[in-house]
Formats: sequence, C-alpha cells, structure tokens
Amino acid sequence: MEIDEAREVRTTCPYCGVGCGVLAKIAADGEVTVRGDPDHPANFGRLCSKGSALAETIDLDGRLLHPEIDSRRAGWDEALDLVASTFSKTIAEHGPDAVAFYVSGQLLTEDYYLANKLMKGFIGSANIDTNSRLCMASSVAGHRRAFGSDTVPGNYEDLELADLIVLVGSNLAWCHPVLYQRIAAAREKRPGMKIVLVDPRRTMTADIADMHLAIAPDGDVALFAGLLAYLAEHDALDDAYIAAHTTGFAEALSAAAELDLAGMAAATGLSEDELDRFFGLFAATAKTVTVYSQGVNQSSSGTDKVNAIINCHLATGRIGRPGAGPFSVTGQPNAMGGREVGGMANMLAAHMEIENPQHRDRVQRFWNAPAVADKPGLKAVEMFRGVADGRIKALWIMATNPVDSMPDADAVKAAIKACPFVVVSDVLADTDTVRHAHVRLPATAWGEKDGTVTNSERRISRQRSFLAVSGEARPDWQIIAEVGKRMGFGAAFSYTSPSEIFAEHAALSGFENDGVRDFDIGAYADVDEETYEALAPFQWPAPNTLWHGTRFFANGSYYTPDGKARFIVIRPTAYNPINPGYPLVMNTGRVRDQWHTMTRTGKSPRLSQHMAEPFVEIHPVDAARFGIGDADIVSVSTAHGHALLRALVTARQRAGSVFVPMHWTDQFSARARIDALVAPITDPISGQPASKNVATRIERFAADAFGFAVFAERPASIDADYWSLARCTGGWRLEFALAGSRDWTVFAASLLGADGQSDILAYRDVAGGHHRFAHFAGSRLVGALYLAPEPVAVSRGWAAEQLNADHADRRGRLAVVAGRPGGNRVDHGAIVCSCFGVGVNQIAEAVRCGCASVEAIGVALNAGTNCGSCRPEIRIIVDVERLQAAE
Ligand SMILES: Nc1nc2c(c(=O)[nH]1)N[C@H]1C(S)=C(S)[C@@H](COP(=O)(O)OP(=O)(O)OC[C@H]3O[C@@H](n4cnc5c(=O)[nH]c(N)nc54)[C@H](O)[C@@H]3O)O[C@H]1N2
Ligand SMILES: Nc1nc2c(c(=O)[nH]1)N[C@H]1C(S)=C(S)[C@@H](COP(=O)(O)OP(=O)(O)OC[C@H]3O[C@@H](n4cnc5c(=O)[nH]c(N)nc54)[C@H](O)[C@@H]3O)O[C@H]1N2
Ligand code: SF4
Ligand SMILES: [Mo]
Repeated sequence: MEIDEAREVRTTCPYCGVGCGVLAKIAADGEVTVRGDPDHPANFGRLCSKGSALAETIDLDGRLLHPEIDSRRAGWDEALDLVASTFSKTIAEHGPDAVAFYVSGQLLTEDYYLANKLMKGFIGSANIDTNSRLCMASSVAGHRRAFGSDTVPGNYEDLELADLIVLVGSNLAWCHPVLYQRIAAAREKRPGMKIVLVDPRRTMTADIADMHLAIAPDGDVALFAGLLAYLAEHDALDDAYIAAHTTGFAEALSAAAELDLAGMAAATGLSEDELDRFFGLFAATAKTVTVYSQGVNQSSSGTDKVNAIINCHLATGRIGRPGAGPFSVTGQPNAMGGREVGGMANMLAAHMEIENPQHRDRVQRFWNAPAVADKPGLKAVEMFRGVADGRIKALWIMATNPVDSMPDADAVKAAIKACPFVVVSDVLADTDTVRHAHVRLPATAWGEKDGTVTNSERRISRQRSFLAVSGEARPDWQIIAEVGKRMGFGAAFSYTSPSEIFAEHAALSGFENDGVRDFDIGAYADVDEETYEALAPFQWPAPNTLWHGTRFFANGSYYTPDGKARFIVIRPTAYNPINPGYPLVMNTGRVRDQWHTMTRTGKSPRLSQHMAEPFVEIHPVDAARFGIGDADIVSVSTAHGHALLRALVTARQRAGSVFVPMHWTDQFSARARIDALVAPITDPISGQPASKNVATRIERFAADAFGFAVFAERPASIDADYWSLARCTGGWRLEFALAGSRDWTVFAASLLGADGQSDILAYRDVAGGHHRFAHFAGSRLVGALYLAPEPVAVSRGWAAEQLNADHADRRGRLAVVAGRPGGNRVDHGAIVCSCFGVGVNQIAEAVRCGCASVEAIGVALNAGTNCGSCRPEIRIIVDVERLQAAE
C-alpha cells in the first residue's frame, strides 16, 4: 500500500489499566502524533501525560532488532530451534516442572493465551506466573474467596454516579489519571459528592479528597473490620441482601467486633474522631464505591484487606448497583486479560480452576491437549527461588523486567545469572534483565503489534498496528506459537493471525458454560479477520450477541456452589511491630510521569523532567531525627540491600515511613534499584509481595561534592557514588554526588568526552570548591558540568536548553560556564506541566500577577489544559503562593 497522506488509526494506550482509546495519526512524512479517542468509553477523548507523550517513545533507539544467542546475532530459525530443543530436552530429562515461563500483564490477550496454553496444556506444568502476581494477585484471591470467581462487579460509570468514593491505597491522580479526571469532572457537576482518601501519604490524589485518612502502614484490615462492626451497631446493614445472597455474616461480624474504638485507633493510627466521621459517612451513603489498588494488594495482609472491604459492601448490599460496589482497579494495560486467559500459576484458562477435575477435563478436551497441569505451579517469588535452587532449569521471561521489579531483586538477578538457560522476549536490547539472557528474542512493540487488551471495567479493546515492524522483530504470539510447533505441538499452534487466537479464546470462554462461569465472551467465538479488525470496544460478559456487558451481583447469583457470596472472617490486627535496627517503614510506588522500569517513559524528555531523580520522601520529623536536609543524598538500607537516593523532605509523608519510587534502574542511576531492598515477604493466600511495608533505616550520605551536568550524548561511565541520568531535549542531564575528592580537570575531561584539544571553558573557585566546565564543538555545546560542595544551584531547565542553543557568541558561552541565564532570560524552574513545558516559577509568577485558580493559570500559561495530569500540583502551587502573599 502506498501511503501518501495522513491516516489515523484507532488503538489503545499501552500503559495503565484505565485502557484509554488512542487515535494515532501518521502524517505523510511518517511523523506520528496521538490524541485521545473521543468515542472510546474509557476516556472519551482524554489522555494523561504518559498517554499524550506516546509518540516520543516509539523511536528505534535501544530496540532489540534481531534475535541473539549468547550476545551474538542469530537467525530466527536458529534461535527458535534452540529454545524449543532446550525446553524439550530439559522436560525429557527432569520433567515438565523443571521449566517455567514468567510473563506479564503487558502482553496482549492473544500472546498471553498462547503462553498459558503451551505451558498448562502441552508442556503439562503450571509453572507459568506473571508480574500480575506483584500487582493483582490479592484482588484475584479476595474476589475468588468472596464471589467464587475473579469478578470485578462494576463499571467506570459508577465512579460518576457515586455519592461517596473511598480510595484505599490508590494514588489515582498519578496512576489512573483519566479515572481521576472523570471523578473530578463528575464532582464539579455534583459538588455534594464526597471523596475519602485512605493512604499513609498525602498524595496528589488528596487534592480532590474531602477527608484524608493518613492510615498507619497496613492498618486497612482493622479499618474495614471496624467499619463492619460500626455498620452493624448503627443499623446500617442491608439485612435482606445478607439473608438472601450471602453466607457467614455472623462469624465475620463477631471477628470484626473484637476491637473497641480505642483499639481500632491504635491499629489504624487514626484518631477516634477520624474513624467516627469516616464510618458515619460510609454508613449514611448508599451510593458508595470503594476503589483500591496497590496500597491494598501489595501487603502481607493483602487478601484480607480485599475481603475486609468486600465484607462491608456485601453487608450493605452495595454491590453491582449503579454508583455502588467494591472496585479493584487494575494496573497494567492487560492485567485483566491475563486473568481471563488464566495466566497465573494457580488458575486455568477462561476463569476455570486448576484444582477442579471437571474444569481440567473440559480445557483438555477443548484444546485437544495431551496433559493439562493438575496442580498449581510456582508463584513468582517461589518461582525465582526455584530458579535459584536449581528446580527450574530453563526459564522464559516475556515483557517484564524482574531484575528490577521483583522483591529481593539482587537474589533474583543472581538466580537468573546462574540458571542454565534463560530466554527473554523484549523490545529492548539492554535492560537489567535482558542483559543476562542466553537467548534474546525481539518482540514487536506498541504501534507495531496487533491484538486485544481488557481494562479495569472488563472492557476489551483492540491495540492496532500503525507502524512498520522494526528490524526482524516478531509479535509475541508468533514467537510462542513457533516454539510450540518446534516442540512438536504443531496442530495446536498453527495460527496465522491474532484474530484466530482471539476467536479460540472467546470460544473456550463459552464452551460448556451456560452461565456457570462469569467470564463468557462466546458472542465472539466466530470472529474472522475482518470483524476482528473492526472490533469496537466491548465489555464482558458477552455470552451472545443479545447480551453485552452488565454489572454483577446486584441480585446475588454468585459463582459459588450455593450461589451465595461468602463473608470472610477477618480479625483486625495491629500493623507490624517496629524492628529496632530498621525503625522506619519503607513504602514504594509510582510517580506521575514514569512507567515502571522506565524502558519507555525514560525515553521522553518531556516525561523525564517532572521528577528527574530517584528520591526518598521523608517527613520533617524523621529528617531532623536522622540529621537529613532537603536535597541531601540519603543511604537507605534494609536487611536485603542498600540504595543512595535524593532526600525530599515533606510533611506530605507520614512520620515513621519513607516513600521511594519503584522506577529507577541500573540504566538510569548508580544505586536506586529499590527492589533490591524489598524483602520477599508475601501474602500467605495470594503470594503477592508486600512491597509497601519494608523495615528500613536511613542515614545521611556524607557527600563532599555535588554535581550537575548536561550532555549531548550519554556519558560512557560516571565515577560517582550517587548519580542519576535523565533524558532532556537535545541530550541528557546528570545529577551526582560523591565522597572524597577528584582531580576535577581530569574528571571533567573524562565526563565531557574532551580530548585535550577541544574547546573547554573552565571556571574554578578552588577555595570555595566551585568548579564549572563547558565543552563546545564549534558553536554547539557538547556538555557542561557544575560542581559545588553543596547541591548545585543552577537552573536545570535553562542548562538543558543550552544544548540546543547556538553558542557562536562568547558572552553566551561564558553564561553557560557561569551557570546563569543572561539578564533577558527567566528561569522556568522544575517542570510541572509536561505537555506545555511550564515550570513552577512561571506558575508562581502568574499567581503573583493575579491568577488565583488552576483555571486562570490555564488561560494564562496553557498549563494543565491538555492532559490535566498536573492540575493537582498546580493547585498546590497556587495555594502556597497565595498563602505566602497573604502572610
Ligand atoms: N504513572 C504511572 N501510572 C501507573 C503505573 C506507573 O508505573 N506509573 N503503573 C500501573 C500499575 S501496573 C499499577 S499496579 C498501578 C498502581 O497504582 P497505585 O496503586 O495507585 O500506585 P502505587 O503508587 O503503587 O500505590 C498506591 C498508594 O498506596 C499507598 N500505600 C502504601 N501502603 C499503604 C497501606 O498500608 N494502606 C493504604 N491504604 N495505602 C498504602 C502508597 O502510599 C501509594 O500512594 O498504577 C498503574 N499506573
Ligand atoms: N518495590 C516495588 N516493586 C514493584 C511494584 C511496587 O509498587 N513496588 N509494583 C509491581 C507491579 S504492580 C508491577 S505491574 C511490576 C511491573 O514491573 P515490570 O513488568 O518488570 O516492569 P516494566 O518496566 O513494565 O517491564 C516491561 C518490560 O517489557 C518490555 N516490553 C514492552 N512491550 C513489550 C512487548 O510488546 N513484548 C515484549 N516481549 N516485551 C515488551 C519492556 O521493554 C520492559 O523490559 O512491578 C512490580 N514491582
Ligand atoms: S490514564 Fe493515561 S496511562 Fe492510563 S490508559 Fe489513559 S492515557 Fe494511558
Ligand atoms: Mo501493576
């Protein structure tokens, strides 16, 4: 096809579980731009900062473009033969449980379905687990305990219809920004709507909350057990619903009522007054949705937290009704799809159960499979233990980066390095995981691949390709099918397109179903390539063409043997005792503009400006206690590892806890792979790691020199204890700190890539310890380096801009060395609005000039008017400036 004019392709965002529709426009010259799809029911045209920057992350830089065996280029046939023969041989010698797949909620449903089919149906082991174990496992386990199935009962619309939204362990403003915006817009229309945030930290999501409960780490079980007792005491139960559709209420209530109000206050870290106000609000509001994510799931009591929440909804009959229900929001774009295909080690395809012989028999007949695994496989943490102790001898990792994202990550790295055979399918040539693979298989990336994903409200949408395939990359489904064929399972893996796989997946969901299983998209069992291509987003269940999408459980009909929901006995417990050697709790999570291990968002200069360094948030009281100042370098240690991070002292943090983002890797920082510090403690039921509650200690790292630099090219190596690299327009920016001293001239020459002949301008204040160097090639700045005995006070934004400026003029060059903008230049400060590149200083100045609201800032500077992700931050700047003006 000759493409000579712009075309627009309808696809889905590859980041979070909101699952926004994206329109990708490809101009005649090949340039790609994206906008929100106004017709997609998840976002109705909105996109957040990450979605808006998608076009900046699709370049070929760093891509794995051909298969590799032991770091040398190989052909596909050779690589696939080696993978298939090594897996077959290992199975022949050691049995099917000696091999494992570790996969990802970022695979498309078709990829995921085949990986699961190959392992559970044809290899005959259930040793396939996924990064969803680190993400959704507690919600899945909680759903199955209560409902008999892994069902999310409600829809996004419920967030707009609710009178009360309780956000538990969910930083929606940063992690599900479009849902946050939908709630914010609904509340603007109905100001009576109330929002409660339950999070130890005062996150940006607090901006929208009427009540912020800064709960003690893992105080949630006690909070929701206490709520159940309160509802019973205050006559707020739905007795008819409890009687008709549930079992086990009396036992659950008597366990929940074990603590009195004072005991609950102690266990939750909240005041009796806070508890009373929250409980009263919940009791009085029929239309209540409780939204939860990782503050609930990633805990040693994660499954109990989920059931403590669900208990309260069952007790009030607030489930599956417009504007009411428990709502576990998914993280990854296809976390939900992975659950549909049974991608976890303890599930079977199409929401069937591995322990159930009838289910196994049904799947085996449908697949015409030799042997369906008959017992659960190893869950992620256990799986990597199995790799470490030699039980697993061949491992295939797809679309996930466990060396950075698994707890006890150094042990995971060591296990992978020691494993006899490791295959990694990825889109990048070098990640902290890919670098240890024996065989590297290049996968097609977002924009190149085709398939489906399911979002948090069970809505299935197409991801469509709009770019040519890069190099020799192949879609994940094709790679898996090829290995399946070469292992001798040709008949079951002879697909020619993802539409065939989708049709099979849909057919299995409807196979001998008759309403006994929640997941049923049987209506799509006959899709052909053409209908698949045109597939509009739809919600499950969709058992036939007449019945599409609904809420579950308003009238009972649970998927338990007796059709009733189960109340679960949850005893309110106090949170973990303090370990004297590690007196603080380390909580880990996400920032607004980075996605996980930064393999994609780290490419975008725009997204990298929001938070350019790995940091540790510390409450002022703890900062004083441990002698740490803002912007100091902090050594954070646990029993498992240690990291060096920048201090961010803030009262938004809960005293006694610190917060560290999960994103930074060895590719971007010296020592910030935070999962190396996280203990491999898991929830006993779900096997999900407790990534939010790690016993920790902090101390100030005695840095003698601090530095900041910008470069046109990424520096080859950095000789500093602490460093952090981030993309900026035209190059890279570097922050660093080190103990001791260096010969700064030699240090600068090495870092700036100067060969002695080059044009380096230097400024030295040896006594004061201030040194500045700038390296020019002609009128172009190659790099500039600023050193000081304290954190360097140079405008980061301005310095980065100098990489793109013309420096023919000597005065301009001297300004670069001085590290100061000329008189006519303003320093915009740290970037707040990444869409329009608006900095904190510009916003503050606009407030001083009379802009008194987020809207007024939008009119004056455009900030916050595109994706809107920065609006909570703008509101804080406006408030602070106005407060200061009033003082
Ligand atoms: N920008 C961005 N967005 C993302 C992602 C990303 O990488 N970047 N990843 C996606 C994925 S895969 C996921 S799973 C989601 C995660 O989305 P979220 O769950 O919203 O994100 P987190 O930052 O991991 O954790 C949420 C909050 O839990 C709080 N918390 C910690 N301990 C407790 C506790 O004991 N109780 C309570 N109530 N709260 C606690 C933390 O302080 C944190 O603010 O985000 C998705 N969206
Ligand atoms: N401490 C701590 N640890 C955590 C968390 C936390 O909150 N705290 N959160 C956990 C959670 S919820 C999650 S979801 C995980 C996420 O952790 P990971 O899944 O490890 O993180 P990603 O960076 O998303 O890794 C995705 C990988 O897939 C590659 N990739 C992208 N697209 C494709 C594709 O189409 N095909 C293939 N084959 N590869 C592709 C990318 O290059 C990248 O290497 O981290 C978990 N770890
Ligand atoms: S909220 Fe943002 S990251 Fe999530 S799907 Fe929508 S655009 Fe993508
Ligand atoms: Mo996740």
